Amino acid sequence: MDNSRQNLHKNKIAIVGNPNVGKSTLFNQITTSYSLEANAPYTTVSVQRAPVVVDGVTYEIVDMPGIVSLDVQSEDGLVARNILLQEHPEVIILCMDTNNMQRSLLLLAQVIELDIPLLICLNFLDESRRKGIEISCEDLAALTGVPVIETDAPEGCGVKDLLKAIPRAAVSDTARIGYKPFIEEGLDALSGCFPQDTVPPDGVLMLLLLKDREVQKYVKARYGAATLKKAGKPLSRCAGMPKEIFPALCLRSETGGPKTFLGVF
Ligand SMILES: Nc1nc2c(ncn2[C@@H]2O[C@H](COP(=O)(O)OP(=O)(O)O)[C@@H](O)[C@H]2O)c(=O)[nH]1
Ligand SMILES: [Mg+2]
Repeated sequence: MDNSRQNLHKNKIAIVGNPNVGKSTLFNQITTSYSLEANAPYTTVSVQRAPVVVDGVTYEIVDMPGIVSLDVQSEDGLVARNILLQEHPEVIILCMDTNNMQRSLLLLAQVIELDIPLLICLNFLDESRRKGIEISCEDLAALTGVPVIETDAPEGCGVKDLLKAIPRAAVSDTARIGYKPFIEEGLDALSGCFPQDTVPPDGVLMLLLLKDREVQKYVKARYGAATLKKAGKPLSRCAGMPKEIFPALCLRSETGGPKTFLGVF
């Protein structure tokens, strides 16, 4: 399903990640080296935006508030999610703290389901390496099918490589989440409620299944009240679904057991 790409906001890059993973540090590194002098970064509540030029192309880069899960509870998280849903960035840079891969991978699994071209940035490797945590860039790239770049944000290491990789950002087709059958059925039924060429990505359908109010509002605004009402029927069939249906996705260190496994609830 590739329809969401039609609505992507060209040349907008969103830096996404859990809180305190180095997003703002990365943003500052990028904007310091590649900024358009005429336009200083402009800030709203918790979002910084700045125009940057990479290889002659001007992008708007957006430093997002931290988000723990797409199934957000916090106000900040909601701001971040609304930017993803409503502004449809052309590329997401997912910044991951390699000290806390389980948390980062949970968000990765969800972000993949938004069908927005993605680049993964492995940050905090200086610390995680000291702790003996080994993470294989190649394995993660093979698992997801998206470019994985190592960075040390405070030192600015890897930032150039990250920007060079922007044209290779990709929608992951290889790391799809396999939900339990009743959820897959719910997603199928929901997707049938939308016009064929504008079915929202699974990540949005999943939030609809969870009866997320903000996503219901988004669907109403974008697709109309009739579509939201139609989508209400499959919703009621999945009534009572636990909130914990989002997948657990873990990457183990090279030394302990299997290198990677996708544990889906
Ligand atoms: N050691 C280390 N510290 C980092 C790295 N990236 C960011 N930090 C530090 O982590 C803290 C949080 O970074 P920040 O960019 O504010 O995170 P954000 O919440 O994701 O925007 C700051 O003190 C950064 O200097 C990294 O790769 N290694
Ligand atoms: Mg920040």
